[in-house]
Amino acid sequence: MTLPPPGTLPERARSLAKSLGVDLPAHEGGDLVVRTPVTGEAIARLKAQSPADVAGAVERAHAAFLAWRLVPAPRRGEVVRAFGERLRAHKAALGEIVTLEAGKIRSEGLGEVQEIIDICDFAVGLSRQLHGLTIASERPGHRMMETWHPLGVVGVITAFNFPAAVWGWNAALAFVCGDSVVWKPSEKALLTALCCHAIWKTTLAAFPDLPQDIGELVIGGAPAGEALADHPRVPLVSATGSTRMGRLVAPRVAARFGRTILELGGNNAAIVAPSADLDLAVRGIAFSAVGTAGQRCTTLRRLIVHASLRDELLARLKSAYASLPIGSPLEAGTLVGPLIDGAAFEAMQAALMASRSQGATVTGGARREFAGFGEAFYAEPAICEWGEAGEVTRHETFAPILHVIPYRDFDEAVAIQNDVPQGLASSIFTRDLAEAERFVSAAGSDCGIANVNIGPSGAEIGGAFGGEKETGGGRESGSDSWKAYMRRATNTINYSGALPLAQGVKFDIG
Ligand code: UN1
Repeated sequence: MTLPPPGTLPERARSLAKSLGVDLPAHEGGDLVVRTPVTGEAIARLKAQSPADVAGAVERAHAAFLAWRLVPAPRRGEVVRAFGERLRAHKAALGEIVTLEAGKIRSEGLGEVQEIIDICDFAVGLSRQLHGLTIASERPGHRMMETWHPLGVVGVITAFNFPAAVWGWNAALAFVCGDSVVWKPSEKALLTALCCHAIWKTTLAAFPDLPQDIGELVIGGAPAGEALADHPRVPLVSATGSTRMGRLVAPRVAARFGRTILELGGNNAAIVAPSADLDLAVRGIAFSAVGTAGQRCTTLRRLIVHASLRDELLARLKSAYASLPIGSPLEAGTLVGPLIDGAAFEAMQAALMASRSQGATVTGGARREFAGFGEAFYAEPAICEWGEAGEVTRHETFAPILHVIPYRDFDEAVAIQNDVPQGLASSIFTRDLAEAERFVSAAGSDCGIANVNIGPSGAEIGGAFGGEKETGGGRESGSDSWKAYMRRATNTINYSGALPLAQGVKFDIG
């Protein structure tokens, strides 16, 4: 497999961005380097915005919010529907940008755009369903109800690995909820952010009577993120990324009693039980462990396999791994694209070295080099075979490393699964109904996502997405996640003409 000749991809990325409405030269002249991991080449060098610029964006978004919150929710939904339509029209171009900037294979680049289209559809429906409860009052002639109101400016901080979809989850819900959004994308995925933002702005421009600053983009590193976390006009910060990032952001927001939705590190496992359909399990494991080159929050990192199956499953996995097409994600047939950068490759090598020194047998993990492209980092997915899980398996390494750990009885498998600091996604492959039910029960997986007969990755937008423990506890996307983007008011309405007090309290002023 070869890579496209030097110069081709930067030119392609620039022309795609232009076709999507991005004025790249207006952002250039700084030191934030936009790269494609496909060849490692630089595409552009963008200017970072200052904390004062971030404050300006928040103020604009706040002013827009004051008008936007009064627009009827179904009308807000119309804008989100138009956005979804525009994304459908530009799906191929935006999907290719994701491929070029995040290194995802084509179907995953397109899938990422589809994920925003899906959440737009979901949010449009939601725009007519932001309903609260009516509650029986203990007082005669009184009624109690709950009203959900728009919250304000939502700060959205996203990671490189889902450079469009995670913003989409947050933005589509926030917009129908009547909030405005200030988005700080990863410095490693600025081009995708500029393209999404341009598509959003063009959509909104077709509604000239509506406030135009409800979706703002700020480009910058940690200082920009900190400015967003600290700003008193940002009642909610939704942050996706490493646990390290969450530890920096969360206390800052909490210090001013702001709210957070945190979606941080995962260390996701699959249990393979004796009754599992092994053909299905091998396919599910391969997608979850090596898809997106191991760079999903939901990537399968630990395989907890019944000792009786271990040798057979390992043999089948190794043979599947041996024939994995690794290379340019632009080529049809490729399944494993590049790591995001050299630092990711080094982190992978360090984790493999630690695995060896802690007693694992390691297969794979070598670099695949392409002559003339020293800055492109492709790696063979690795398998680490353990007798008993070593310390390194407790950490998330954002690379295709699968730790294989044997178990003997079901309780032990669940205990291994839960014995890590993170709690995002988990799964079990079994045809034993009782085992499946125990896995999803209160005494089973402690994760935010617990699946049966599919891997831990690749969730649909309809469910609430997020996890427990060091994953941060936030929920985004489907189900009733929208409630986090609104404020709840409890209203007691007295139509009795008298003033009875609750709990039988007497307070007669004569
Ligand atoms: C992430 O990696 O931050 O469930 C999000 C999945 C995707 C979303 C991943 N739908 O794998």
